[in-house]
Amino acid sequence: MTTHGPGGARAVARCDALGLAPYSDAADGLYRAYLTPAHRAALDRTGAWMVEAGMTVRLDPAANLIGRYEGTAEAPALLIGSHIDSVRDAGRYDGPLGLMLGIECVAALAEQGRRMPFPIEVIAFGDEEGSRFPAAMLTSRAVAGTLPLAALAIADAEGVDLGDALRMFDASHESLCGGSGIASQWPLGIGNYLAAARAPGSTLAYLEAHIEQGPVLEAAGLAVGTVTGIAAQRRYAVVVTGTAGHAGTISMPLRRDALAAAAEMVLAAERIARAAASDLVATVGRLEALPGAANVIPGRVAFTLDVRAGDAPRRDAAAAAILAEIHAIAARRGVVATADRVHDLPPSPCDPGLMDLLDAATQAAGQPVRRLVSGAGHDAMAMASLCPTAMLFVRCAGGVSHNPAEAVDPADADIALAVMRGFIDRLGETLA
Ligand code: HGY
Ligand code: MN
Ligand code: MN
Repeated sequence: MTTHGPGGARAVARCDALGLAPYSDAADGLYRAYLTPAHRAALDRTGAWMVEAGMTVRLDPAANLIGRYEGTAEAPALLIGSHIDSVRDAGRYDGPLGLMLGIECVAALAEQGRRMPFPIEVIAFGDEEGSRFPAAMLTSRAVAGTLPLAALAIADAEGVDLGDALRMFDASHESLCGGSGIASQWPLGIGNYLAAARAPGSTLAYLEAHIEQGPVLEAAGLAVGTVTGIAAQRRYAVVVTGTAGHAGTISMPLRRDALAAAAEMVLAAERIARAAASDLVATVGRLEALPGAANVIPGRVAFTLDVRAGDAPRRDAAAAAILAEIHAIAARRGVVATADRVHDLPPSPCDPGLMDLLDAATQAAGQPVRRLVSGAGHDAMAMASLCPTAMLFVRCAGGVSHNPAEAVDPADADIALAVMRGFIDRLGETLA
């Protein structure tokens, strides 16, 4: 039987506390993007919770916040993490719940005066969602050592490049916190960014708890599940260029309407993914038409295309079919379409031995064992290049996520905490 303590409820309450200004960049609702004032404020608050739990705290060169709890020996660390950034109009638990549960794991050990035979580090990754820059998982890829230097040559929609964003974030330490918050030990900038990489062999394992963001656990009446792996994902930035013109004077056959072409492209992506009748999914989640006026034929449209599947060959074949269709539609309509690949991650299996440890800890917490696959992406995908990874899913109401209605039962968070603590104990036993 599980005994419920205050840890799960506190983790949920802390996610809730980060759901509003100053921890959101939006006036109403939650939007916390990488290297913004809200990111800075959330890191300072989370850093204070880490210190309270008994950790020493630092920022790495990619602006990841890391709390460290020493072990009984100098040994590769167990990393427990998730992301602090969010999508636009986000829920409060996608990302922060895994962080807050990691902090609770350490707080429980510290309260008992216990140390493991390995250090534990809790890491708040800064850019999992790719909400600001045309890339995703920048900071976990930097830690895993898989981020190429060329990937840093990016700018946000306002034209602020990553280097300037890092410098402004660094400067905001003084302006927003008066120096009282967590400062980086290095000047943040492109030059230092890749120094966030950890040496191969330096990390024992990576554990991430995350809301399921889907309906499987709820339908099965289960609080938690062991993730077996994460689907392959790829994103494109598509630009369609036609000719802007007067909406009243240019007859229909003479138009090169970028938005009408893009609309056909969106439907083609949906049709191709539906025809697969599998776990293959394709999404156009953002579309912007310019110049954006009721009386002007759109001359330029930019949209995102996100394609995922359990394995890379099927994802790649679907992406190629969608791109071919995009170009065919463009040619037929006399517009030009370009598609830049901005994100590409292979499927990421979780470590079988660590899955067994999670299953055993789940059983010991009095919960039925369930394994499930993740269609959503996670920093664990990037971390799998560095070390063995494990993920624990936590039931969320209605499977709803990327939506302000996201909800987690504190009792489920407490079960997740018990499982994570059991996992840490068992990991210690395997090293004894
Ligand atoms: O897009 C994803 O799968 C994740 O939520 N970032
Ligand atoms: Mn997430
Ligand atoms: Mn997300």
